[in-house]
Amino acid sequence: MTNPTSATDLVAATERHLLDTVGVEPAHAAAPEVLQAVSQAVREQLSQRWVRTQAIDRESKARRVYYLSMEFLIGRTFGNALASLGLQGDAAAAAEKHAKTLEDLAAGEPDAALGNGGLGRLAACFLDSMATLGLPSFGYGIRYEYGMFAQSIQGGRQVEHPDSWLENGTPWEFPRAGIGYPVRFGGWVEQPALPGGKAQWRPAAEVNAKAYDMVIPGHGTDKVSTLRLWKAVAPAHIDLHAFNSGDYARAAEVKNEFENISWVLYPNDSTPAGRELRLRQEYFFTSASIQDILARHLAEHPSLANLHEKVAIHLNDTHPAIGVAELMRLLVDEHGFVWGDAWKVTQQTFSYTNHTLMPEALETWSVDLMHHVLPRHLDIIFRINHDFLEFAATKRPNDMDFLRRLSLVSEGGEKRVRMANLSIVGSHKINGVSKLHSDLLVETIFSDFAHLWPERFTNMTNGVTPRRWLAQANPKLATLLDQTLGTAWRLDLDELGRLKTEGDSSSFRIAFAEAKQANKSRLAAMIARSTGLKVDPTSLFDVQVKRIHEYKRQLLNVLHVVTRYHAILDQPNAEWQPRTVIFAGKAASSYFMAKQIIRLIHDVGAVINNDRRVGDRLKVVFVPNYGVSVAEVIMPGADLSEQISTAGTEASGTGNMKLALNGALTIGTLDGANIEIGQAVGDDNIFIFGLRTPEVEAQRRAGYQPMRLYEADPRLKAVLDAIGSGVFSPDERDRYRGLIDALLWGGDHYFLLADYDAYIQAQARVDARFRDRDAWARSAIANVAGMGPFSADRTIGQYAKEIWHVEPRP
Ligand code: 26V
Repeated sequence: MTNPTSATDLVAATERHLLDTVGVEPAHAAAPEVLQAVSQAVREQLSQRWVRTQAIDRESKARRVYYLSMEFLIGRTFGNALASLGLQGDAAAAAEKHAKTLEDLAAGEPDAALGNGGLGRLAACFLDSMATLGLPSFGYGIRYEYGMFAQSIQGGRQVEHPDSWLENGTPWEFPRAGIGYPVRFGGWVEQPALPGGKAQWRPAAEVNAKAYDMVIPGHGTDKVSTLRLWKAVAPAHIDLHAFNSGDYARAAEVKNEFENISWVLYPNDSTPAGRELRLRQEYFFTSASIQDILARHLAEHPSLANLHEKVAIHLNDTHPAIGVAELMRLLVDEHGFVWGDAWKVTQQTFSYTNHTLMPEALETWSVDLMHHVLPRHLDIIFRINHDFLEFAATKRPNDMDFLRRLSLVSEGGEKRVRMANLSIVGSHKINGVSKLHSDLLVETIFSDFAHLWPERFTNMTNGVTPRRWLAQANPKLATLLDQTLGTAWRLDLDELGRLKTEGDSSSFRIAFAEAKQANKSRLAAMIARSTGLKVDPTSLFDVQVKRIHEYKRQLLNVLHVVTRYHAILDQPNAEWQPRTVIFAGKAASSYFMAKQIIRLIHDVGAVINNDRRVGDRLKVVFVPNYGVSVAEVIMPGADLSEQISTAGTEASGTGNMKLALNGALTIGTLDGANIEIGQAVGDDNIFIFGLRTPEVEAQRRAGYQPMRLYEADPRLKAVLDAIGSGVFSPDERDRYRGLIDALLWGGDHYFLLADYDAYIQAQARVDARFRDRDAWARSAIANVAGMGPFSADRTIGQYAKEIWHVEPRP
């Protein structure tokens, strides 16, 4: 077996793979072929690590954690695998032999974009930390054939394109031919003839879940974690039937009805897609994962009675919540458990993270649909609900409203199953993703549950992996940190705290500023490539990158841009700090307002960028196709991080952490993790503005009147009038009437007007600080220095200790 351990070995393995695996003459290999061959050589080492790790866990019968998530936003694997295996130098030598650089090769890898945004990227950061901390762990999800859509901009408008990331295959997956499970749907339930008898589910259809593994290497360890993704495959008899009947077209159609389950990621966030296919996806991957977990357990233990002692299953939001009913079904219907014992095991096994407070984003499924797709599970949910409400009634006798709010099934109108309620009842721990968010969960949407079980609710503030978001994305700063602090920060981000005193060293400040400048030039080059716009890399890079959503208030940012535009025209001779305002993000394909915001950014940019009176003092750019790889270029090049959601709406944010880690200063509201970031970096090194959560609530209750603010502030009036009357859309003057009316007449749901003045003032403070380059550098360094707590290693260490009770391998 080849086991490349030196540069010559990796070079040799690459040459061998060019010939044997890729099938090209090595002397004529192009970059994509060299990438393929080096990746194959690296894959061999991952494979060996995987086999060794599994053997250790099997022999020690390790307690394991299973992270169930509909989404994993992995991005590229090549650079990350090289770094974790310590093969960067060797791979560079292998590339060099073909007159290529590692950057040339890496750029050819498509992102694995199996997620929408924050929730999916968090899952990917968590895998990296679980592997690095040496936790016996698996991620489980869906092997979508098509990931997050690719975004292009045509005439200022978002256009969506399918993301066929598997078109040329991927070297990073290991199809597990022997591992598959049947997942059944529909049909009916035969109720037991006698009380205490067994119900029998008679499903109408069955699909196979086939396992594909991605090996997640740890850093500074030879242990790995596994991401097991399921592909839906029609059962063999479908093919056989097609073969015998000769009606191939019809047979293909039937086959597709099975296999479409794993075709495409739902490109939505925050608004539930009440579609049957989505429910099938959720059940498909959850059932396959739990069957796999039980099979692994039974290979090491005589029965499932001790499952909860050996297995922790985590629900990443409610998307896998049907797993609570599925584990009950498997234990009771297939493994002979009595109900009460099964419930104890189930409830001790699961834990659940909530990622959003937005009521419209809480998943519910109509009872009718669930009856049609998962009739046995619906029965089980009714029984869980019955037992639960009986218990709850003992706590507050005669309080019917209390019970109605707690119920797993909402009544009044169409009956619906509330997946968050199912997750809470079925879990021993429930957490939010920042201090504020976890407090708000207990005070608002889950307050009734918190009264019943205060001990179940806890906080796990999010974190990000410093390997991808600093070491890999920002080699310039990483090198400087290595020289200043040594290399230990990669595995212990608290080491960055030692930078605090470096802010006082002028040579360090200069080196730090040089790294930032180089990263801004790299970003400017990327902007030129992707938009054709030339921006000044010495201007202030003001960055807002995230999904486009009304609550995130990209529109408030635009209001500032137009305010500044007006002010420049008004006072052309004032000293204006040149700024480049950079946006990136995707809008859900069906979200009209979000798409309008993208178009407005382009329309405003077209006017301002071409107004000779403005010159270089203000530019507006929209970087298309935001995703992990685009973020890896944007984060290091940012000066200012826009985190301006309405207080109480952004559960945590993780882009805020990535930007601060790369030395950007935050302008933000007291929302999500911004609050904790502010505490970590110090009030002087962050620009906080706007209403706090309770103030927003108070104004809502008192009757918020945005029109008053419009009437009272001539600047604001001028901005809204300009947008609303078509100054930026002269070819269609009413284009943004709806957007403006939603603010003035539609109640301004996210309080843009209420925070406008405070935001403009905060932006003026930003300009003043930036003009003092030394002061800015000190603040930027203080931001990096304060980011220790926002490592995903800290977060995962906390989950492992306080929720999962899993320990690192010795
Ligand atoms: C909902 C739905 C509804 C059905 C269609 C597909 C889909 C996909 C995702 C979601 C929920 C999205 C929730 C989410 O991404 N929350 C974000 O989670 C981050 C990690 O905890 C956090 O930093 C962000 O603040 C939060 O918005």
